Amino acid sequence: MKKLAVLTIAGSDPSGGAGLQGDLKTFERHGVFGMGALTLLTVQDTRGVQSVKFLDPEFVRAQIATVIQDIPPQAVKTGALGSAEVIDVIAELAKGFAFPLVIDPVIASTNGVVFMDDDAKRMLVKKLMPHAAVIMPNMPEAELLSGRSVKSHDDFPEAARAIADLGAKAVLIKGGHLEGEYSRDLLFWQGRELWFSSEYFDTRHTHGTGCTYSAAVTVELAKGQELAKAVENAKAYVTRAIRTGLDLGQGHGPLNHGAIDRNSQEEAQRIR
Ligand code: PXL
Repeated sequence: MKKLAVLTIAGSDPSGGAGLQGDLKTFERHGVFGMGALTLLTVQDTRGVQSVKFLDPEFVRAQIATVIQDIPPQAVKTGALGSAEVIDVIAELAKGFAFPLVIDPVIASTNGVVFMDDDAKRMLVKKLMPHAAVIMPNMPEAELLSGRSVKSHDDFPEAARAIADLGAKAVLIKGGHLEGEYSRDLLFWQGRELWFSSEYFDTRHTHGTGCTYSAAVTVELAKGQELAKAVENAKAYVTRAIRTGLDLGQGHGPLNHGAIDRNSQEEAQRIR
């Protein structure tokens, strides 16, 4: 039996909600074959990241080069990458990618542990970002990438344009940090501004939201969806996963990667 294959290049979250572990659960949930190349290791639980260890760039390069020549993926995503040197080797490999690349520019953990220093950020923008089909910053990441203040939805279009001007083909700024009735994200793509809106849930259990969202966009692109539809479907999935988030651990519990769409006939049959 043939299956679509996707690859995440990301850090390890041993608590299982975010990072490479969260990505693989998202891939599995969408029925594609997930592969994972590790860039960094963390010690963390639902309360936060305690420490981080970056992997050697050559070791990261070898993981990626080895798996993609054996099982060519239909799409790839990057998460937490660590050093400028690691980003450099991924950018070199990305020149040869014949499939879409999704970048989740993970700069720091929610509790402030740094995954990308200033050199790494510069390398990401200059060398890796031009290869991406889309880059998906949250509001603090959009501020750092654009050099502009991003405090409200009104700030999204200018910041997205500024990031596009740096060489991104498409920019999705995620508004999940703003509380309100709706969670609103802006996709700036082909000169257009497209807004995506979903119900906002006031919940603590959101660990892994960014990773899961970008993993779901990656799957949709692997399936051949055009970008706007990919974002729409991925956001619907993440919203379901947040709505049914898991009360696990003593901090921010993980969202529910296994969330199903009860309106979908196909999914209802699969779980019966
Ligand atoms: O959610 C961002 C993220 C990505 N990857 C790893 C993480 C985190 C947040 O803590 O630990 C490995």
